[in-house]
This record gives sequence, structure tokens and C-alpha cells, in this order.
Amino acid sequence: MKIKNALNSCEKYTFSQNYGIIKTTREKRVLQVKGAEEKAGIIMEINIDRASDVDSWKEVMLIYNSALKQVETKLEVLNDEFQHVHRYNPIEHIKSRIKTSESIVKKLKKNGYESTISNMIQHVNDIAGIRVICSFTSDIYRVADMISNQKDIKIISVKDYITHPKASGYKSYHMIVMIPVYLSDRTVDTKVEIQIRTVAMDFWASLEHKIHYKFEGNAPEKIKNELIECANMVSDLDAKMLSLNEEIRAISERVR
Ligand code: 0O2
Repeated sequence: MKIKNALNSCEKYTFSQNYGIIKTTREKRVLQVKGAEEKAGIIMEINIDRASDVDSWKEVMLIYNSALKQVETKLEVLNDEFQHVHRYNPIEHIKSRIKTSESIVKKLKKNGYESTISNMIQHVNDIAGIRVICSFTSDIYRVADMISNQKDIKIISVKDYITHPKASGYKSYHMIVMIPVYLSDRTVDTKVEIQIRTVAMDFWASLEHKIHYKFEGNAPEKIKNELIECANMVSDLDAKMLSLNEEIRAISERVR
């Protein structure tokens, strides 16, 4: 097999546009993940100890992708059913992504783990991530309940940054869930991170995320304070929109 030969013969071999380059030196064998070489000065590597690790990397990514599809479909079904029964959609829209290899390696390093495939499976909970955007705060808890009630989904952990916002002002509801992915010869329980938040919370988080990266985590105090002010405005807006919506519903029910 070409990939195995490449690993054994200390040469550089591009084995897939999507997955990266195997590079071997006298000291080590690494899988340099796609895009890594283009990012000046940043070498992102996943250690490859055995030739079979290359196949593992591809398989792991296939499994995370499948888990994402399954959770996304479940959420769409729940939303459609809710619309059918209550004539109302708790979910505005859904975004999903597989964490970039650069981010995976960064997170492993930050938490003091070596960049290996087994460490990434064990210690990075958000390789497969879904973001569910709702109109109102009450919808967030409704969606979280619907997810928890799914028999084949196991809830690993919940972080309620809505009841307990982060010091930055960040608000969102996070669930790490485990879902079985059925392959031809086995079933793999796979972790997916689900972030549920309102449109307004999402707007705030996207801007804050950009600022965080721009200043590499050290934004000027003035900007940090303004972001906290904006987070408070977002909370006020969410509360106002929810009460307005409830008022409108109460009026419509009286009219009926
Ligand atoms: P990125 O670049 O978005 O992927 P755990 O996953 O539980 O092992 P972690 O990462 O501390 O540990 O969990 P947490 O706090 O639930 O955060 C997970 C993700 O939530 C982050 O992923 C962000 O996407 C988002 N998040 C958390 N805090 C903030 C914040 O203050 N501002 C914004 N904008 N997003 C936040 P990553 O991997 O850190 O980043």
C-alpha cells in the first residue's frame, strides 16, 4: 500500500487533498494536517506512530461527520414535528462544523496533551460541533429537553452559560452528547458538542470570537468592557423579545 510505503521510506507523500501530508524525518513520523504548511510559522502535526494511524485519522473524521449528520437530522425532525403540533418553530437555523485540525492540536496543547489521535478522541469534546440558533431563550431549554429525551442520545455534560454567563459576557447552553454511529461491522459511540443560543447571543458571540482572535486573547480593557455592556444589552433584548412574544400569543389565544 502506497501510504505504508511512504511511512517506511522517509519521504514526503501527499495522500489526500482533504487529510494532509505524511512527513517522515529521522526523528519522527507525523501527519501534517491540511493547510498547516500554509500558515506561516505554525506547524500543526498529529503524531503517527504506525502506518495504520493514517487510516485511523480518515476513519475518525468519517465517524465524526456521520455523528454530526445524525444529530442534525434529529434536530430537523424535532423542529418539523414541533411545527406540526404547535404551529411554531423553536429552531431558527442550525450550523454544523468539524473542528479544524489546527484547532484540535491547539486545544490538545493548551490542555497539556500530546497531539495523538487517541488523545484527540479522548480529550477534545467538540470535534463535531452543532450550533442551534433559537428565537427566544425559552426555546433553548425546550430544544435541550427534546434532545435529552432522545433514547439513543446520552448526555455527557451540560454547561448552562445562560444562567451562569462567563466573565466575558458569553451566554450559550452547551451539551456534550454521545450518539452511536453504526458502521458495517461495529457501533462507535461518538461525542458531539451542541451549542444552543438565541440569534442575539450568537451575534454577540461571533463578534467576541473575532475580537478574541484579533487580539490573541488580550483585547484592550475598553473593548472588553464594551463587550460586557453589549452582552447586557443582548440579555435585555432577549428578555424584551420573549415578553413581547408572550403578549402577542396571549392576545391571539383570546381572539381565537
Ligand atoms: P472554537 O475556536 O470556537 O472551537 P470542553 O469542550 O468542555 O472540554 P471548553 O472548551 O472550555 O472545554 O468548553 P466550553 O467552555 O464549553 O467552550 C467550548 C466552546 O464554546 C468554545 O470552543 C467556543 O466555541 C465557545 N466559547 C466558550 N467560551 C466562549 C467565549 O467566551 N466567547 C465565545 N465567543 N465563545 C466561547 P473553543 O475550542 O474554545 O473555540
